[in-house]
Amino acid sequence: MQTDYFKSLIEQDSRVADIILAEAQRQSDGIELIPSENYVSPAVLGAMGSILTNKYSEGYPGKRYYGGQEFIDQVENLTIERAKKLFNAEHVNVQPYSGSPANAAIYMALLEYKDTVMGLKLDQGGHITHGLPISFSGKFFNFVQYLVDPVTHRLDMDQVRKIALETKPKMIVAGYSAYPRDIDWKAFKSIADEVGAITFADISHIAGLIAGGQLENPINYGFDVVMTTTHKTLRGPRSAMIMCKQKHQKAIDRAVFPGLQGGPHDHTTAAKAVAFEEALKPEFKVYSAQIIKNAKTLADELTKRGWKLITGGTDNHLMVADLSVVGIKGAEAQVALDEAGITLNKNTIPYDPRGPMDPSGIRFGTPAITTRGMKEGEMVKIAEYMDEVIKNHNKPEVLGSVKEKVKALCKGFPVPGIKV
Ligand code: DSN
Repeated sequence: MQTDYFKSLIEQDSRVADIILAEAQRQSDGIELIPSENYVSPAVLGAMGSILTNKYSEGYPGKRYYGGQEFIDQVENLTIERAKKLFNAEHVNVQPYSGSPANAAIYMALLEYKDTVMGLKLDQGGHITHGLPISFSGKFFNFVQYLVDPVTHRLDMDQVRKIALETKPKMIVAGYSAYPRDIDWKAFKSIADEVGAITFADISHIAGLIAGGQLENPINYGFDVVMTTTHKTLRGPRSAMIMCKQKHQKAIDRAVFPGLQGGPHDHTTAAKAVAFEEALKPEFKVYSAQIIKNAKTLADELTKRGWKLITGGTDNHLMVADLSVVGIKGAEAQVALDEAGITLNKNTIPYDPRGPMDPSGIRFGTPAITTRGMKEGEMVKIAEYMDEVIKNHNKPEVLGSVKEKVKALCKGFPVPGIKV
């Protein structure tokens, strides 16, 4: 916000500048619990807001279609090198614009139209691109959806194996958007090997926890292809990358460009390089360990207050709460919490009798508040505030008083990159 670029924006276009400043104030004053959001460092912002956005660079380092690539090649190679080191990857494509296009590229590279693929159903924690019938994934491929156990709400690897043996998928997708427990990569790989399927891990949510050494890395279990978005727990710019075994390099690269995308966003590539270097530092391990400690504390504190968390808690950065037990719907809860300065999202719970626009639950997590420096003590307060809001969701005076407490708490924990 303090850069010359931003000063120019204020001078030239105050309407846009004012909106950005208002959003900065909102980010500063509120508790951000959307588990896929985070705050990037000023250095990442610097790269994102740089003149690299001026360049076109279709192709790959050393093999571009336009001239003037000597610096762009350097930045892309550096990003690849850092990503390889961070995740122990054989090959990395850092050009995908974001998670959905990256997943589209993976399917395009490794599958044929209407091939059978296994993915976790959306309302159970999967992602739109893991086979939702109205997404390209469900339209162009024959997705068979596996489910979590109806009682424990945990993945049931016997059921995954049974479906795999019955349907003989060409690919099995593991890695989720709303699953609070560890994933058994080894079991997935062994089931896939048994039926001759390609293994694909979508680690978008947990990449920062893997990079920080807190969760297991599917690459170390021999997964063929691993995609991650680079924001979320990994705390880089809004983007994605694909990591794969050397044998898939050609297919993956050709699917990203020219298969699906045009010129890569070089300013974003540079910002990924900056974020990966941050993630290679020892401090990142501390941050990622704290995300999990915070999530476990928040889960315990809410459980003590009578909340029902799906699977009873968390092993990672996120939780899903079933609010039907307290008689409030997910959408109402999201609105009430928003009014109290706490942001999260309404979410389906496994086997939800309600629809995705008005589901029975909420999803929340700790990456962003951990980046602000909040620890276990603050989690106790946040649980208290959330509980107060949910139990008084139709009392504006309570929501107003929690908002004041939230603001006071946030004052002690500045957001990186924001000086309001
Ligand atoms: N929208 C992301 C999330 O919130 O999990 C997934 O794409």
